[in-house]
Amino acid sequence: MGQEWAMVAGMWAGAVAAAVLAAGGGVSGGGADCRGVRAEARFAPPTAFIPSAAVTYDMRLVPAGAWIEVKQHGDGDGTTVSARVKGLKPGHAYGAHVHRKPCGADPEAAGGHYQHRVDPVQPSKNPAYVNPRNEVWLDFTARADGSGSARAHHRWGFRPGEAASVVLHREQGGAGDRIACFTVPFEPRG
Ligand SMILES: [Cu+2]
Repeated sequence: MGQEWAMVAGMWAGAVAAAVLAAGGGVSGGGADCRGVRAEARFAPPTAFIPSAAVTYDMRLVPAGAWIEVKQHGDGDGTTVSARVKGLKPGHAYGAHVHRKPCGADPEAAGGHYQHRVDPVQPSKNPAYVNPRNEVWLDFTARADGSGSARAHHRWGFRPGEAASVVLHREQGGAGDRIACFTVPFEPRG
């Protein structure tokens, strides 16, 4: 029985608690293009028996069991992406961006940043392209209780199949070591 319980606990920690809500239209009157994506999960190491959509590569800064939620909301004026986290290291300044590919066991699996205007030189390091106006940055500093949040609004939306994850970085800004990744089913918007 003890064995069984340990198994259940392990599954809980690694479970893909992802809830994806896709609300299509339904708003009358305004003619607004209203839809949304919401996904949440608890981080687990890539070696977890039950893989999670949220993978941690640094258990000190992103412990297993820490929680993340990402929402995307599109309207007539563009797209808003927001993130909330719980269980991170209080006071630490995390970097975060939307990346192009889903997460994998290898932190590099998520590819580069989603860019509205794509830098012809990849991997992109040019500040004319690597900036929070041309990319979706969700940097935040964890509060005393380990929670954090960020949001970014742009007057553009994602191209189909080119935005697939949110990567957490050790430091803020446009680069830095990748310490965790959450695969998110972002929606394209024309
Ligand atoms: Cu990044």
